Amino acid sequence: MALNGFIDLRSDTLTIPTPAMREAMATAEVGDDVFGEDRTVNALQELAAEKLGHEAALLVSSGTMGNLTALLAHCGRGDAAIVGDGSHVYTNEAGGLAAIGGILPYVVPNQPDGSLRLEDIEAAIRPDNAHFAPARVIALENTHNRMSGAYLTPEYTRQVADLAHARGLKLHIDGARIFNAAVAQNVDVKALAQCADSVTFCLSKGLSGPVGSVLCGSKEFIRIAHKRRKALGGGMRQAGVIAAAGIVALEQMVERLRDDHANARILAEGIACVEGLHVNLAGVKTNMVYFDLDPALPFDAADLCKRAAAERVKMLPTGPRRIRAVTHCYVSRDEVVEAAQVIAHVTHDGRGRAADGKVHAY
Ligand code: TLP
Repeated sequence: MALNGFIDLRSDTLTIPTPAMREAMATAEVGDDVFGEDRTVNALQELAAEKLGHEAALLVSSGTMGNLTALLAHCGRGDAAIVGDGSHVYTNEAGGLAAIGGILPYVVPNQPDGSLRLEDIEAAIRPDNAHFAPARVIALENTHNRMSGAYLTPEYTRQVADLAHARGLKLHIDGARIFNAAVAQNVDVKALAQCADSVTFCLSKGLSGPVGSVLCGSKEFIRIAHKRRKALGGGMRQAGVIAAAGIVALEQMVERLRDDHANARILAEGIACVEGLHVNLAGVKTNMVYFDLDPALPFDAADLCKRAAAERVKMLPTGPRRIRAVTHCYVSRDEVVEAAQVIAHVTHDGRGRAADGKVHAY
């Protein structure tokens, strides 16, 4: 199960195509997608639209391109988008919305459950006045990466959609991991996606596809998004090769996400037992575990990750004293148990002795 010999928990983006995907890719029927003639791309787009309860869909190269394409389709230059302060689109997409779209982010605090408070959204919608950039879209993220993979519920999503529509705005969902959100709540993904005006989801995260995301919306929205994607250089020609893997991802890899969630819990419970490491167990809802190093530990997150990597376990430092571990289909139950043991070992080793060999009390 290991990836290149490692228990690699840095991200679910590290997953590689499954044997079934490679087989589908090798035999995929392809054509020029810029001419709309790649049957495998068309089949993936139809399947994705149908699953999410939208009229149409568009294959894009990445989650980042999906979000940017959507925002460019919803907004013109000088318009605003309401985004969470911890959202991927605001914090981790190289400022594309501003740099490429000329879109002003109106930033609202993300709550620990990944939501934006309705009153905060309301307050961010400025009155129609020559001074203000008009907000055109609200962007939610489900699951929420920085908020420990927390999921948004169908009820909450509907409330935001209703608020957006009552105020003449659109709702976009960065659903990079929306299938994790659906599986974790035992709901049809439509219940989380259908009420939005646009939704992206990633094939290349927990679903294990090699490349690609899909943007869903109405036929008219996708017609405009298609032009924006072209402007971004996203016309991918014989993209059926990757779409073929995407179809396998949607057909075979969704239900098993439950295993990743169960493994994340086992990992979190193991980490919670390690003195000096703090994890909010109640916050572990899907496939992500974030944990913090006690200030008294005489090393930081990057050091701890280095020590763990030397013992075959890779994790991502996401702050000076914060670490993220993500489960996926290339990490088994036994391997998360092993990972928790390694984390305990490298933490305890450092507790008495720092890398310089000196004894530190904490
Ligand atoms: N997230 C990556 C990193 O960029 C942090 C990861 O390892 O988790 N939306 C969300 C919520 C995401 O987590 C990501 C990727 C994206 C969008 C962007 O997707 P890609 O990487 O395909 O552009």
